[in-house]
Amino acid sequence: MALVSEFLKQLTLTHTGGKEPTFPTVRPVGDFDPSRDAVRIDNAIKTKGVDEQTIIDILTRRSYEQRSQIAFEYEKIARKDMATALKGALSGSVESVMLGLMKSPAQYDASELKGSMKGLGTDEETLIEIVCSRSTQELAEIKLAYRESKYYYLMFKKELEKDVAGDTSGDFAKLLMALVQTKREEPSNVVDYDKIDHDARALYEAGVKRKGTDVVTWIAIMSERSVPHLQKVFDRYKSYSPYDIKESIRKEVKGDLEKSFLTLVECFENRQLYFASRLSEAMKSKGAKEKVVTRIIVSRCEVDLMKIRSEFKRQNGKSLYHTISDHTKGDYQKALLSLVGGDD
Ligand SMILES: [Ca+2]
Repeated sequence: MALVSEFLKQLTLTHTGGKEPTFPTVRPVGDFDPSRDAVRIDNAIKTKGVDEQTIIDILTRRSYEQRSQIAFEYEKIARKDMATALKGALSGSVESVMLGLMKSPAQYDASELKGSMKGLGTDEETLIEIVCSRSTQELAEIKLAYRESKYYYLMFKKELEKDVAGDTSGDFAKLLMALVQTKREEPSNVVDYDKIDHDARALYEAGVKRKGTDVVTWIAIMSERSVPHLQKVFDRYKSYSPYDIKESIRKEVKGDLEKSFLTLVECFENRQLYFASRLSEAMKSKGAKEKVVTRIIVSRCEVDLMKIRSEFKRQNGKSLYHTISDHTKGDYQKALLSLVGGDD
């Protein structure tokens, strides 16, 4: 009986989505010995001039779980925190990559969000990228990490909602707040055609059909409906509106609100293609917007970077590996390429 109920539970999980399948480029290494790795890292840090290559080779080819075990062993040997030691030994962009890898994906996103709202001014671009592209489950984990985040010398015990509300305003704030509240419905295996039609018409009547825009209605639908449902809504939407949903967003709203709605729709359609576009945008001119490249590679390498790689190649005709080689250099480049995992 126990087996049967376990089987049914599994079946339900599969059907209602459960956890999304992953397409990582970084996987746990076999034949793993955390104390051997810890000794090698300790030696690399102590080497005159620092042996960056060894640090990169180890940390970019272990899973987060394994890196945590190495850090635990390291602390026993070196009697200090490994992230702090890495911070002292490394510098620049390669330091950001390595310190990012020492955090869990949720902790990393939480610290990036924290950084985007720190001090005067707000980095809306980062805020939009993270809040509008993460799944409900990822957002829920980020909220927990945000509350509990404690690293190095600083410790913040703050609520993500409070900080977002304090750093943004107007309809943009309303949208981000709605997303952070993670009220999105789970995907259902029953397709509700009436609801699809109702939502499609509601989006049209709240936007293109009327003078001005009823943003509250747009926010409710985009933040509360499941992704598969919304994909069908946007398809149905075309039978009401002369413009598709993206064109409608561009016509109806502006600025950060426009960018947020567009990011949401792009991620509902194809999240990995969205990240591929962000990467190619960040490496368009000479050099690279390193913060964006680092964030996407570090945050997605154990989630869906393999799929982002194929979308990137399909979109640009040139591989992500090749593009990173052309736009970065030194240890930073070595670290990124190792996380990307190979050429396509
Ligand atoms: Ca309108």
